[in-house]
Amino acid sequence: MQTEKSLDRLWLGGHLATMTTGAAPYGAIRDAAIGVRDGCIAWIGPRVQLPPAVERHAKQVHDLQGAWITPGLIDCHTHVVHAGHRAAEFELRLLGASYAQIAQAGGGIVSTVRQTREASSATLIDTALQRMTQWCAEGATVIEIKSGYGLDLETELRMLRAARALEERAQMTIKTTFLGAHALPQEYAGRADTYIDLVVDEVLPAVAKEDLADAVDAFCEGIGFSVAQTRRVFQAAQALGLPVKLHADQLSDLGGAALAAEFAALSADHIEYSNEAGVRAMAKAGTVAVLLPGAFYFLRETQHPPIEALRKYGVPMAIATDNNPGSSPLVSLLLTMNMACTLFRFTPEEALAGITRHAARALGIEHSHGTLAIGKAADFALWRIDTPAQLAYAIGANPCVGRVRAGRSVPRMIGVPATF
Ligand code: DI6
Ligand code: FE
Repeated sequence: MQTEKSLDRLWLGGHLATMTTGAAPYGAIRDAAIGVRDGCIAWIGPRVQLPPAVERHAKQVHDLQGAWITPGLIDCHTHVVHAGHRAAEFELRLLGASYAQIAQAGGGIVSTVRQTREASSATLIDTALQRMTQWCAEGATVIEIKSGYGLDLETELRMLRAARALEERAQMTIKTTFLGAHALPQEYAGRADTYIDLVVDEVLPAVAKEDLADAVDAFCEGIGFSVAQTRRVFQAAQALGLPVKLHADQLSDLGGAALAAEFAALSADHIEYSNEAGVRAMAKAGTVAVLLPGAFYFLRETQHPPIEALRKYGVPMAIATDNNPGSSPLVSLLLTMNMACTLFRFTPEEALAGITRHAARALGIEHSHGTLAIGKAADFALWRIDTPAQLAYAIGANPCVGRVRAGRSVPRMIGVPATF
């Protein structure tokens, strides 16, 4: 008994990749029906089991014509709000310049910080929105957005407010993350501990007071912040009741995975250099691994994340774009899936779970998002494909034909009305 009141919308004549576990691969239901009421999934199952009365009373019925429905895609790690780009730096690197030479010439992360501080809030919103058209075109309904290119009180707050403003403009659910401990701003050169004082004593409390962040992140790395400094940020976040996540062990093994687990982090991200003990600790703490093949690819890294250990200990593996101007100017979740398969040897099913079920968990929204099931948000992507493996297989193709958020069809091109 799934429904008594009439459905707002019902889709028939297609297939579902529910991404729930324990059933067929992809949680697939062929020749299925899915119905929504009040923004949530109210009926789901094989078409033959749909009571005729339910179909008759549905306010709208859509014929999928053989299309597939997956959960709306979720990008659980981005820095999509930032000003400018670093294409010139990319060009210089290909002409032989080193990272240090580029940094000395005023490039690198500090150039993005400079441009972000100078940009108006309207520019931050507009440029992010332009990039986010690609996520919408590929059926994404949830995106996480980090601060971390302001590195001062005013600009960190402006970045997070801009991220929140994008929810309405892009018709996507936005989860914001405060990443004040992303890099050391130039004016604090040689005084990293003093900068962490600013982050924990002033910026984070102001962020929390305005309720601007859903989580707190840090870049724990030789070129970022130490374990001790990261711990201070995490303690401050916990005192404010905010969950944490971590840029961990991307370029070296600082024990970031274990540190994240110690604080029951939602996720430990990158983790190329994490050791087995760290993976075990993540499994015990329920911390999700967020793997970022775009950064691995763009930086031409060679150290693979410990995929076998993650599988062995049953750590959920999410994947994400890490969209940022320095290490991953990647705007496609579909390409991220392909990269996870080709570079990290994910199966196509693991890749799709990585941007649905596990991505939801990395954001702490697994109760409402990430799978197609009764009571969950009616967030869907609709695809003109024969089998879900095509989503990871194709390189640069986009078979998305529809995007549904909370039961309503929403645009795939920002500013252009939904047609399907
Ligand atoms: N890890 C990275 O690779 C980037 N940030 C981070 O935490 C680099 C960001 C940039 O270069 O702008
Ligand atoms: Fe990142």
